Amino acid sequence: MAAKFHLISSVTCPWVQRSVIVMRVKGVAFDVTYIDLQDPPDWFLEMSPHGKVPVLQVDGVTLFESNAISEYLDETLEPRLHPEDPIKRAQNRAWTDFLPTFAWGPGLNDVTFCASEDDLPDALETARERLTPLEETISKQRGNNGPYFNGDTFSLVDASYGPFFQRFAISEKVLQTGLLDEFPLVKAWSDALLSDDKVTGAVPEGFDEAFLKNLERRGALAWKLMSAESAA
Ligand SMILES: N[C@@H](CCC(=O)N[C@@H](CS)C(=O)NCC(=O)O)C(=O)O
Repeated sequence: MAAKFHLISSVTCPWVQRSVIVMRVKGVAFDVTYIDLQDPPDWFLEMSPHGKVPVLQVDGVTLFESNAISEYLDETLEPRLHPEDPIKRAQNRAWTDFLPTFAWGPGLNDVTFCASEDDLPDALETARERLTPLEETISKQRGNNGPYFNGDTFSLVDASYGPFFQRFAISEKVLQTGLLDEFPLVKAWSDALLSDDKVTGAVPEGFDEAFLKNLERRGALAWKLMSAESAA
């Protein structure tokens, strides 16, 4: 009998989206409970060791940490998203391990959520430090022509980075830093992920509005620019 999956989620969370992408690609049916991370319920705090989403319950057993969840799903359900070759698989795992550094190390999210024009140059400089090794890696392994990280096969690396590129793209519409233009292979990869329903279709209804609220709550420059644009 197929396992029963129950995802504990928050609408705008990129780490949750990573789990949803993997479940969708694998054709898994799952229930979702959305919680308010500003006021998390007690039952969630009892379930999640660090109070973070995603949590995935599998037949009532609690899994947490989006990378562990992805790996579990990939080990148990077809199609396999990790490469078959052990060296390539280790390299892919290294890049999924790099994701927290890429995102918040500080990293790309510090541009996405940057609070002011003054903070932007430093945020961009750090983001460049994260993007440079990614560009080099894609370049080295680009005997392939994309569109995905490994070539023509969607992988756990794609499921991991896509949500962060998606959020950056929303802020970038108004920030207009041109950051990804400096990294053409990463840009092509990001463009491919953002035109792929496997990635962009993995957010719930109301995502756009909730993400703008998130930008507002964090006092993001992108939100200030959007507000100024709509007031003009
Ligand atoms: N390393 C965690 C990160 C998850 C995470 O940071 N989730 C955020 C929402 S996007 C969260 O639950 N934050 C609540 C908190 O930190 O209290 C993972 O990969 O699952």
